[in-house]
Amino acid sequence: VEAGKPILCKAAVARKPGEPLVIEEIIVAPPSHHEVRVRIICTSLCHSDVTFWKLKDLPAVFPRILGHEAIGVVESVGEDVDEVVEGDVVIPVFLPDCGDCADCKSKKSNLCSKLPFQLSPWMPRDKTSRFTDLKGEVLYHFLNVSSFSEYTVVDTAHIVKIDPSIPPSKACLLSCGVSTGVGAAWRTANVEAGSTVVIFGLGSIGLAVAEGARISGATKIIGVDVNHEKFEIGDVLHDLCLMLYFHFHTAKKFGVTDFVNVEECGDTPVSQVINEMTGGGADYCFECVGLVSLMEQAYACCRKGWGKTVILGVEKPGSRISLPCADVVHSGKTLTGALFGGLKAKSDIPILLKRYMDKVNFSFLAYHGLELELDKFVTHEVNFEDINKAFDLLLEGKSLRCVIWM
Ligand code: CXF
Ligand code: ZN
Repeated sequence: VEAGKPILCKAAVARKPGEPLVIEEIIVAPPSHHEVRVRIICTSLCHSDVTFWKLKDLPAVFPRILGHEAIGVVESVGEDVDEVVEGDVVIPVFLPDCGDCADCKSKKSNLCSKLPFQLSPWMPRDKTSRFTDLKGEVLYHFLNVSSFSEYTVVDTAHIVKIDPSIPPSKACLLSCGVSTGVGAAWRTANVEAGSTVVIFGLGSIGLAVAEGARISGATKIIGVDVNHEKFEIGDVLHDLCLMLYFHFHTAKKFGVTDFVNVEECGDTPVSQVINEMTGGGADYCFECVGLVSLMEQAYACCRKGWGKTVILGVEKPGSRISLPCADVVHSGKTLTGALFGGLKAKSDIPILLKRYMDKVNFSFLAYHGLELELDKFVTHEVNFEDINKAFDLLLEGKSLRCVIWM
């Protein structure tokens, strides 16, 4: 490996939609302006990887190097890079934080306007790829990260330099999913001590919202999900159940205090059940599935006057929410959404990381129960060669986070 030269290394290439990734040798070009080449230490599988891996219709993009939740070491830097040097430990993030634009400078936004986030198959600045296979064919990027490769190239707006003492398998969780959920409770909703929270969908994101609400001091955290056994009929419903990862038992570890099984609600809308349980609605509702009907239900059971509903789930493109106008005017509720939980990558990830490390280092002295717990999200670990096993586990609803070691 030599700075400024192409690297030959192994990557898991998504060649065709829904087919197992193929481990092959690829060529990774050196980093261009404002870019760094990173040696990935470990990566974990997020549901968005699966979504884009399965995608047959446009905007399907193949062959592609998926993966966007990771941690690595800077191997070399391109021109005009002064933020990091070779050897720095970094977390790549799909959402940019350029630090210069009006949005990045504002505390109120995490949506960079210099390199606006888009689902692009290229590097963000020059819209080209740094990957080719041994036949010379271009391999596409994914979410500005493409971590299912021993080496990748990432724009400096998409990396966060971190304290290297954190265990990599925990740090990589802060790269996407866990940060998104915790951030939604912490930054987007700003959950206060004593709050009542409802979470629709108890997959990794929903459970991370629960963790964020727990460490913010929420006293009632209601988890809503379905019994997925009943959803195994028909393809559409099957897909649905995969997103609605069902683990009420697991959820208890994440601070969920009460459960509502949608299947047991009969003809009563879930929102009514929640409104009754909470005496008029929850302070904060989070939709973590990506279903319009649940977004509407969530809005219907956050409390009048101050209730806030946060949408994190990703619906099909073109989907629309419909709300009763009178309710919107008369209720004073807020409905919002967020990418990456509203976190500003470069400043907020180190804060979350510290909240985890405080527990690792000092819990025996000053444990107050409000430290960020990351270990419980890692349910499986596999070697890079077995990356397809990570897909199987997630598809079967057996894993939360499966860490893949390079
Ligand atoms: C998602 C967020 C919504 C768009 C696709 C990517 N982020 C990470 O998993
Ligand atoms: Zn993700």
